[in-house]
Amino acid sequence: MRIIRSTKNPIIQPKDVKPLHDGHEVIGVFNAGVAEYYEETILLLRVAERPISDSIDTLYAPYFDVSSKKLKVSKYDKNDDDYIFSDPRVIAIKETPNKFKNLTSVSYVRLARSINGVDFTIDDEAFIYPFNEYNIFGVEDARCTKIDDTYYITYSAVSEKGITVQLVTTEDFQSYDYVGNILAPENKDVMFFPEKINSLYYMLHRPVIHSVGELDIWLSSSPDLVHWGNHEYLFGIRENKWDSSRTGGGVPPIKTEHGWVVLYHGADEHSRYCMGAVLLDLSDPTKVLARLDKPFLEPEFDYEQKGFFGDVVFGCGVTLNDDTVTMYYGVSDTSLAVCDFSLKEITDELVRER
Ligand code: MAN
Repeated sequence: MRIIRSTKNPIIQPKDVKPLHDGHEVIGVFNAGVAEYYEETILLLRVAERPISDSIDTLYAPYFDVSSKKLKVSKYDKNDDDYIFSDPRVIAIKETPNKFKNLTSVSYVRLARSINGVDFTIDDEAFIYPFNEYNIFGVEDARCTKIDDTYYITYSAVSEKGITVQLVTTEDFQSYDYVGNILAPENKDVMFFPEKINSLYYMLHRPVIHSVGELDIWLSSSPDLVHWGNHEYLFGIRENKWDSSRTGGGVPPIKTEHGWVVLYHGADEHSRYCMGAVLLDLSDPTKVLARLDKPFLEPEFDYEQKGFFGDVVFGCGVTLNDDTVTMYYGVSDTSLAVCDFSLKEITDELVRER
C-alpha cells in the first residue's frame, strides 16, 4: 500500500504555536482531531504547554484551578524520593508507580484552519481549555465526528479523579456546548461512527484495564449519543506482533461498500506506536471481518522517531476527497504530520485478508 507523506512534514511544530501562558513553552502540538467545515479543514490540535523551570532540580507541574479559573503550578524537587521523574510526561508516585500525581504539561485543544489542507493558520486562543473538575490536568487527543449538522467532539479529560471521556458539540467552531462525562474512568480513545446503524449510534472506546485484561478496543451503542451501553469487546492486542501491548481507536470509522474501515493505533512492549486497520461489518459493527497483519504506517522518518516521546505515529482524523484519505497524525508526542493514501487500496488489502 502506498503512503504519500507530505514533503512539508511535520506540518505543524511547537515553534509554530505561541504559548497561551506567560513563562510557559509549547512542548507539543500533536494528536489532532479533524473536521471538514465548509471549505476549511479544521484541526483540533492537542497543544501541550509547560512552565519553564529556572533550575534543573525544580519541576513545575501545571493544573487548572477551578475556583479561580486560572492555571496554577505545583512545585516539585526532583530529588524528592516520594516521586519518580523518569517519564517526561508524568510525575509518578514511588509507592504506586503506575499512578501519577501530576502531568508535567497541560494540554488543551486549539484549532488550526486551512483551505488547502497543508498550510494552516493557528487560532490565537484555545478552543477547549480545562474548565471543570474532571479536566484540571488537561484536555487530550480530541476526535471529531460530524452527524447531521453537528460536530461531536470527544476527548480524554484528565484530573486526580481519573481519566474520563468528555463530549462537547459544536456547529460553528466558535463555541461549544458541554454535554458531560460519557464514560467513567479510566477510558480513552473514543470516537463516534458518523451515522446510525439499525437505529442506534455507535462508538469505539478503550478501557484502561488494571487488574486483569489488556488494552483492547470495545464497541458501545446509544440511542441519543449521550447514554452509552451494550459494551462489547471488539478486538485488541496480538501477541508477538507490532500491536502486542496496547491498541486504541484512532480515526472515526470510514464507511465503504465493503464495511467500516477502522484505522487504529497499536504499540509493542517498547511503546513503538504504529497505525493499523480493521474492517467491520456495515450493518453489524460488532463483527470484525478482517484485520491487516502489518501496520500501514509506522515511525520511519526522523520526525516520527525523535521527539518528546519518540517512535510514535498517532492518527486521530482524516479528510476524504474521492478516493484519497488525508490522515493527520501526531509524531513523537511533539508535532503534527500528514500523509495521503487510497481508500480503495487499504480496503482491498483488508478484503484480501478476509
Ligand atoms: C499518558 C500519555 C500522556 C497523557 C497521560 C494522561 O501518560 O498518553 O500523553 O498526558 O497519559 O492522559
